[in-house]
Amino acid sequence: MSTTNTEPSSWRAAACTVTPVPSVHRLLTPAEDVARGFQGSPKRLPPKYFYDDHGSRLFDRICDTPEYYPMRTEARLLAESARAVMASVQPDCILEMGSGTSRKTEHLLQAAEQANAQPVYWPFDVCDSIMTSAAERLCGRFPWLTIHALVGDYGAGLDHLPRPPGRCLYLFLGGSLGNFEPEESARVLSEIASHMGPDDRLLLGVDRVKDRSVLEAAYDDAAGVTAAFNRNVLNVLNHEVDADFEPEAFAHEAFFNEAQSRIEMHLVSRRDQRVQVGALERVYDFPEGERLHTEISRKFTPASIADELARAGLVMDEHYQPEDGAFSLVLAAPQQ
Ligand code: AVJ
Repeated sequence: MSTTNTEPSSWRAAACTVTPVPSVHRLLTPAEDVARGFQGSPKRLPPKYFYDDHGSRLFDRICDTPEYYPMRTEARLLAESARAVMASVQPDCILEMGSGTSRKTEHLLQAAEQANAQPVYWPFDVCDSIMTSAAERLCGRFPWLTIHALVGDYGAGLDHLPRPPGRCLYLFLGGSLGNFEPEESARVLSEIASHMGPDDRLLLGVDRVKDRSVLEAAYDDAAGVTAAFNRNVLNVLNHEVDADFEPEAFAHEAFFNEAQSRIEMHLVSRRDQRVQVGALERVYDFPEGERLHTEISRKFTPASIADELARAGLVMDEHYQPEDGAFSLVLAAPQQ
């Protein structure tokens, strides 16, 4: 007779450790980000300010709109290719950059389970509360799973990121690489590459260039969820830097910039207005029509993906894509 292993889930939660990862570079404070971003023309903001609690919920709702295809396309692609990825890499551990709720990761863990493998999961994210509740859910679904949660910001350098033992599958999903300018994404990818051993692999998810109308609709859904997500960044600023933005006094705009192959989101001032930023003890004028550039989301081709990888010292091993080429999952290896 076999012994049953049915420890209560509260015990299983102890199989999850949480480790802070110190930043290498000092991150700018919100006031510094605003002072710097508002100096330029157009005024700009780093995209991380979208994701307060409300913004993260709005992003989840964006993923439920019929227009926003990237999330569900990537999830479907991952479900379809998980077995192949796990068979090809056979990882001892899975280290995920920006793991969030780890929803898509379940496909890989399920494929591991079906192959009788038990990789250790190392989620890495800025938000420890979302990571901890994701860990509880995962431990419930996969009783064999050990989780080493890492709390930190992958944008702040990876020098202090622990190196998990054995062969490691790095995950960088969700198309978030596209939110970085080419110089920044090259830096982030290079840092991941230099963290990797020769047998390690990176699974990268990026969105693809396609029909302008499809791209633009994805960032300007009919129900206005993306518009609310974009304007919410002004509520975040009101809170973070003691500003007095009126979100409704700005219009949401999203368009495909073909020359730079990226969606741009802007907030456009609807009238002449002046905004106070308490933390900087200064005011900023937003004449009617003036823009605040809030996000870029780069769209790739197979050639530009290969290029992006090459600049970081990585080569494409496998390429998983749907028939219409709407999204790419690439498995990349360090250049030998
Ligand atoms: C989560 C960063 C991949 O760029 O498509 C969705 C964020 N912005 N709608 C993206 C987003 C507007 C999203 N990423």
